[in-house]
Amino acid sequence: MAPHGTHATRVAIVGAGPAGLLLGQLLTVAGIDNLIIEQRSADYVLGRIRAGILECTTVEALERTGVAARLHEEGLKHHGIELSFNGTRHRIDFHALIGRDVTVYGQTEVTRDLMAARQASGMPIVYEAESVSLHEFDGSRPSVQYRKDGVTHTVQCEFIAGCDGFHGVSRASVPEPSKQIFERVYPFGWLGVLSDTPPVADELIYASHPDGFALCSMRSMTRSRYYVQVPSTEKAGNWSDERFWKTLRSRLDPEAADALITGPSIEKSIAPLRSFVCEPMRYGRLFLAGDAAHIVPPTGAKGLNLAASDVLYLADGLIAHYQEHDANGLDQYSETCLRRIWKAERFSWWMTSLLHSFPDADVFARRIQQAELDYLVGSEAACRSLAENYVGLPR
Ligand code: RFL
Ligand code: PHB
Repeated sequence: MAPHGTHATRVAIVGAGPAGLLLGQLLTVAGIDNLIIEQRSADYVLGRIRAGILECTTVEALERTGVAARLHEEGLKHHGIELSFNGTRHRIDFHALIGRDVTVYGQTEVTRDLMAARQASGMPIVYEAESVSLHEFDGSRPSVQYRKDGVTHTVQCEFIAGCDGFHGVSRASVPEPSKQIFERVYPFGWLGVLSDTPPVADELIYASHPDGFALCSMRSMTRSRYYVQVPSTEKAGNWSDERFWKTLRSRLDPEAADALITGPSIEKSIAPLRSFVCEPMRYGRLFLAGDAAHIVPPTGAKGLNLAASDVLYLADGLIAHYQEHDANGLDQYSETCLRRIWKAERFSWWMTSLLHSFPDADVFARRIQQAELDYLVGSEAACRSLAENYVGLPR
């Protein structure tokens, strides 16, 4: 007979990205047994360079799970952002407008801190799990199967949390007629470069230029993260460092272009831009969370933050279920999450439309975009609206 392992847990979590790891930690702190199953290695997960901006709610979630010490030491508090267009920069001061800030702390570091907490807790996490599959989540005895080192394992559980990102197996396991997809694919992507050079400015610069969008971000005072808009057909291999820096510089205002310090790239990749929502987010005993259920274009810096807010709702629902026999949180999970998600989808779509160069835009559309930028920087009400969305709407 082929070797077969069986395991039992309350919540099987598929995926060890920020959503899966944070959910695991929230449940562990509440004393709820859980097991995380990840198809990649820990090093591979840590090697993915992604988000950089944390909303207050995300910081609070990390505090609640006791993994915010390094974030408080090394994270950079940003009180605003700058918008650059027509050769000039305009600052949007979040702190003055709404009294709140964001924190610059890389997703890689959040993941590293959560992985360390997982290890310290002694709770199980399986890396390099192959052929992960979900079973009977529409009944009362769901399970997750995977293969590891030639052995097939079955995890019997009470709930499955599908935290396996956009290309994961969880959403794909839901039969077509039960789910509804809302999607917009943009005809461009972001080419991102990470470099050990000091950031060009103290705050992030979002630059709109007729040739395309550019973003100057950072990970620390010695490490920068820059992006330029490229057609979705572009390949990162076509971009030498020299070509990247020249393109970036050409899209910035003269002051930033002069101040830009360049250096060798330590990572270079292209991310496609997409808006995507799958409804509902619950199918019997399967709950989707994070990128498994929705994608936003990165312009609003919302993806990781939405993943964190989903799992906060899910953890609270599961805690109420186990500790108070109250099913309300789980019953309301999809509706509660989707209300917040659609607002973040709207904001991310709007920031994308405002700042990018659309290949099919006619002259009328370009004038409207210019007018919107001009209105935004001249109106305190419009700046406040951007600020409250960017720092994160209340949960
Ligand atoms: P992840 O991070 O994709 O993790 C999913 C995990 O599931 C694993 N997996 C499986 N495991 C088991 N079985 C399977 N069949 C599996 N299939 C997949 C994967 O290996 C992976 O480890 O999803 P999660 O946890 O929902 O987290 C979402 C965030 O990663 C994402 O939303 C953000 O990175 C988006 N994002 C940003 N978000 C922000 O809040 N602020 C930002 O500034 C920001 N900037 C960005 C971004 C995303 C970017 N890219 C590359 C898409 C900038 C970029 C360039
Ligand atoms: C990043 O630093 O990677 C970053 C920051 C802001 C965004 C998107 C990405 O809007």
